[in-house]
Parts: sequence; C-alpha cells; structure tokens
Amino acid sequence: MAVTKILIANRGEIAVRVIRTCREMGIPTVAVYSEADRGALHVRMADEAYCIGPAAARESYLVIEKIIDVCRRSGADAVHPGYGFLSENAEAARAFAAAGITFIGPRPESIESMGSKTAARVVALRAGCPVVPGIQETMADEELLAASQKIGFPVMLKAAMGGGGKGMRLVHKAEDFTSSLARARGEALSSFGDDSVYVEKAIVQPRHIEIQIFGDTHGNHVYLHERECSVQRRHQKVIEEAPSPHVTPEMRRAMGEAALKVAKAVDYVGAGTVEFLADADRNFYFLELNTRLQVEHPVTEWITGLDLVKWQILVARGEKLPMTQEEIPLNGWAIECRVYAEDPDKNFMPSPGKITFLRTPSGRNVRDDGGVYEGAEVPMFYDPMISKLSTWGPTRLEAIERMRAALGEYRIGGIRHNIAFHEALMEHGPFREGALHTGMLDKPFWKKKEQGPDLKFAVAAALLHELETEQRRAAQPAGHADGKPDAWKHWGRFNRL
Ligand code: MV4
Repeated sequence: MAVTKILIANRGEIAVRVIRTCREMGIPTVAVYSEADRGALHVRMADEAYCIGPAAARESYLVIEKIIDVCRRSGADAVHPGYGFLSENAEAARAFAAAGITFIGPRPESIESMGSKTAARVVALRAGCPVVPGIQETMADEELLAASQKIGFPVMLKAAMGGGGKGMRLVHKAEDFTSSLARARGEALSSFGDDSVYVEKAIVQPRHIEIQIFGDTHGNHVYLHERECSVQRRHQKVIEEAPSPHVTPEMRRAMGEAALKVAKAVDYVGAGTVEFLADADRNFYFLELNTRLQVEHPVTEWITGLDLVKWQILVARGEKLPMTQEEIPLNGWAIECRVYAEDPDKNFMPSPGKITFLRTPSGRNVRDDGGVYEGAEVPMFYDPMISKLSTWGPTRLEAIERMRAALGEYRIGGIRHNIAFHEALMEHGPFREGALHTGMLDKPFWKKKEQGPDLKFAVAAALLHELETEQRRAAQPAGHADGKPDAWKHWGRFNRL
C-alpha cells in the first residue's frame, strides 16, 4: 500500500493538522479547496492545491470523483479524509481502492457495520461489550410500547440510522409514549430518510466517555485510553479532556478491553473511537464506533506523547502498530477548548467573516490547532470551528489553570467568538470539580446575575480612569524615562478590562 504523496480531502484545522505530520514525515501533500476556500490556510500550507468546485460541500469536498481526479492529476497515491465529509463514507473508501488509491482509514466493511445503530448494537452484544439495555430490532408502534414497558421507563427512543441526537426522544412515562414516538419518527424520516426507531433504557445524567482505539492490518489492536466529552451543547462538544475525572484505573482497563472486543469483531484498521455512556455507578454502555480520527484527538496525543496522524499513515502503509498495549503511556492531564466563530450572547449563532486581528496563545504545554490566519475569511458554508486550544499539566487543575491563562492571551478581531465563554467555564465550580455530565450546559451558567448599581458605577469609574490615564500616557513621548510603564504595557491592561 503505497503512501508516497497524500491528498487531504478536507479543509480547516484538520487539513492543516494532517499536513504538519506529512511534512515531518517527508511526505508531499496535496490540498483541495472549494471556491470559498481559495485563500484558506490549508491551501497555503500544502505543497500543491487544486480547486474542486463551488462552496457547497455537496459540489466540492463531498464529490468522490473530483477527489479521485485530483489524485490522478497530482500523482497522490493516498487520501486522508480528516473528519466529517468523506471520512465515514464506505462508498468513498471503495471508490478510492478501486482507483488504486490508499484510503487512510478503516476498511469499507468496518465503516458499513457501524452505519446503523441497531446493527452496531448487535456487533457489540455478540462481541461481549456492554450495551445499554434495549432492543436491536426496529418495530411497529405497539411492539415498541410493549418493549418499553418491559425495559421500564424512562426510556430513550432513537433513530436507527441516527446521529447527533436527531430523532432521539426521552420518554418519562407510558402516557407520553405515543406522541414522543410520532415526533421521533418524523424527525428520523426528515433527517435520515428512514423512520426506523428503536428503544433503550434511558441513562440519567450520563457521561460521554470514549476510548481511542487503533488497529493494524496484522490483526493487532490497542487502546490509547479515554477522553471525557460530557461538556457539550446540543450534541456539539465544547470541551474535551483526557483522562476522565470519572474513570478509575480498573474502569479504564475494563472500558479499553470492551472497546477492543468491538474493534476485533469488525477487524478494525486505523484510528477509531468507541463511544460509551457511563452512569454515576461507573457502569458503561457501548453507543457507537466512530470510524475516523476525531476532532478531540489532541488530548490523547498530549497524555500519550504519540502522533495519531503518524500512526494512521504507518498503518495505511501496512506497517505494524509501533507499540503493544503495555507500552502505551498515560501521563498527566490535557484539556481542549473548541474555539468557534459564534456569538454566545446570541444563542451561539455562527459568526462568519474576516478575521481582522489574530493572536494565538503559546508557551509551555500550550497547543493551538488552528485553521485560520489574520486576514483570512471564516466562510459561512462550513462548521464555524476555527481552532482547538489545548493545554497539558501534570494534574487536572494545572491543565485547567494553564488553559485559563492561555484563553486570556487569545485575541480574535473582526468576528464573534466563544473565548470568554470558555474562560467562564474554566472558573465554573462544577467543571473545576470534575462533576461533568451531558446536561451541564443546558442552563446558562455564564450569564452573571444582573449587577447592582454599585458595581456598575465601579466598573464605569474604572473604565473612565483607564481611558484618561491612557490618553495622558499616549500624549507623552514613548519610553521609560519617568520610570513608569509605557503606553503599550498600559494598553495591554486596558484591553483586558
Ligand atoms: C442516550 C442518553 C441517555 N440514555 N441514550 C445523544 C447523542 C447520541 N449519540 C447518544 N445520546 C444520548 N443517548 C440513553 N439510553 C443520553 C444521550 C445524550 C448525550 C450523549 C452523549 C453526549 C451528549 C448527550 C446529550 C444529551 C443526551
């Protein structure tokens, strides 16, 4: 399996991330871009770049034939799909193989076996991995009600072909069942073109904990420990960390071994993630196997010291995994904040536009995986995530404090962003205590109570004072002749106010 020149069939920060490892490994890279991404960072960083059509992903990043055509023109013999777009598309994996191109990802059969949630449950059950109590069959309405009564309320109705929480309904009692089912079916049909629904026992205040797995073409499989992804909003992850504050060494081993049972059952090759729900008693249940590299992979890289993209490439070349299970390190703690071009004060509405100013944090154990630069546009056509800021520390609290400090350095001008929201989270009591669950952002913790008049006046007075001092300083010649800090130092403090 030749991997001598890699086409990255993606955009934004993940394309940049993959290009970086390719450069380290001495592998030439080919970028593809839509008309909206002409000036994008990944286009500038790759060795070559080809336009593949209009802004709409359906007409560019998602068109398999266009990607294959660019492989032919550029001589790329491998495709890295990143996440999203074609990454979990079995048809694409097959088409690349048929064209003699190495797909840097799992076999199409593995992707397909996880395409339906009910089929995935069957695989996990047969493999001996715990799944949420429930059914594997899609049923008619009356049978579903009977099954729910047998499982016991509350239950969760889920779309068989679902994802991202669409077509999912929590049902507290039998009286609500019929109307909830109708809604779940309606949503499933409009989102996935299939109204099949199944039912599971509802796990209350669950945690989302996932295991990073890797497989090679020689039948070896390892797990790279867990990531905790419970801090999310409307099924969008906001903060991820590794390891999980909820997981003990015994639970880690049990989850890792359960994840490997699923991996072996589908002869998994490459990077994958087994998602689990965990309850307060540390029971854990299989949800799905994501057959791609995940957005949040940097926290795993921090605690293991490994390069997951490099491992993907090694495995795609047919090499053996570089380590055995016992050799996989687990060191310290890492946190990742997803930086979005969105307005937390306007219900997190996307905020595309030109980035007029950009200063990213850096320093010891700080990493910014960005996909933009000062002067670049954040197009309105794609996910508005512009970077992932991650920090490492020997302990969880040190990683959090480093993150808080790094967020304080971040400056993005021209668009709205969620950095202040992340700063508030770093100071949020339940978050700092590790009391995480998937509903923790449902209530707006970051909106401070209406401030009393005293505080308002105090803030106004402080601002006025800063402004006046600033004007006086600016009028003076630059320098430290009078022993006072110069205007720039002052400006920095002013900017923080
Ligand atoms: C659940 C659940 C409680 N009980 N299943 C949401 C997305 C989908 N991948 C699985 N999800 C859930 N399934 C049972 N049986 C609660 C959720 C859930 C959730 C899971 C992971 C991350 C965030 C979540 C937010 C709300 C609900």
